[in-house]
Amino acid sequence: MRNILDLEGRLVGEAPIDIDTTRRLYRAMVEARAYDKKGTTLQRQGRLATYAPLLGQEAAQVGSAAALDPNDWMVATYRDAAAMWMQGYPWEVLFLSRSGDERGGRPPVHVDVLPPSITVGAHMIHAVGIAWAEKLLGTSRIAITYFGDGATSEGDFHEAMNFAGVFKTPTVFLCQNNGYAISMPRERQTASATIAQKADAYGMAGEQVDGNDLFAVYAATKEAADRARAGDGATLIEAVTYRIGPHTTNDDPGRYRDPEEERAAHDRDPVERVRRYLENEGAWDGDWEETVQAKAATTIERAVELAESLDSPSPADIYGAVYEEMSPDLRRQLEGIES
Ligand SMILES: Cc1ncc(C[n+]2csc(CCOP(=O)(O)OP(=O)(O)O)c2C)c(N)n1
Repeated sequence: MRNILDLEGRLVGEAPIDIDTTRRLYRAMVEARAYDKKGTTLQRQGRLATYAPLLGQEAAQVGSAAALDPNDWMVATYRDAAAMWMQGYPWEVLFLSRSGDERGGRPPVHVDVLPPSITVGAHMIHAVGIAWAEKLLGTSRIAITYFGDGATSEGDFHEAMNFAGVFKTPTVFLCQNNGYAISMPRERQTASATIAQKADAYGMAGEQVDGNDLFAVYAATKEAADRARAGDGATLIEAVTYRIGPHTTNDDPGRYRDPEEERAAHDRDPVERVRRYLENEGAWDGDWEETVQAKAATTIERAVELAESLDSPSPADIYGAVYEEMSPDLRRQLEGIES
């Protein structure tokens, strides 16, 4: 398993990015954590539908997204807000998507990030199709797709991996193995020793990395993206991380997880690891931390205000969001509601 930063924030390999970039990505992880905390709070207050926390997965998401070009495609899930935000999907639109508002599926037009997929696994096929299209068009754009360990048991995973392998599509498969698919532990999900090794069977590169190590995730994703752009095909990255929170705000992991396991996960906190690295390098102090935390809190509060300041969607907005042109059946339903 690739590892560059140890638990104490000491380098055990070569840092792939400089200190300024590391400080920027540290801020991004702090902001993602502020968003995540707010998501759970808003759900508890009845202001969001369900919320799927990403707590503990900040390095896997921020580190991988940071290795992309700004116009690369991203196709991700309900738990990947930090990665999507890194690629341009605004926090307020992410909040809207979690409140069941169709406008949460519409980022600004220049952002080539698909709306978060709730259907486990199906979106990987979209990422492969998009990447194939870019290859046929002769561009250098690639597509990254994020999914969990549970999604690798879906038939869609096989179809996406197989097609990507045969057609050498410029796709990066970023599996966040966070230990669980709701209550199903990784060991019950697949008899493979690792998820990364499944890449072998599809004739593509595969690698397991410490998903709580910002540097390892960044380096592996950068190599995979370069490989895809060079025409050398897809890569499967297994980022080994841990879902510190519940599956969603509707879940109680106390019913299926050992509290000791949860406690141990905090020692592997991905954000704290980078903070220690920066401190070791003389690039962190308490004053800066206060500024970073305050800025993150203000940004997230502003995003909530923006999301909640919109007028409620009309029935026409909801029905109109499904297809480019409304089907006769949907039109009839809408007319029924409006009459
Ligand atoms: C096709 C499909 N089957 C079942 C579900 C219900 N479901 C939602 S999340 C989830 C677990 C997914 O686990 P994993 O892929 O490991 O991702 P994680 O939630 O851990 O990020 C399931 C079974 C679904 N949304 N879609």
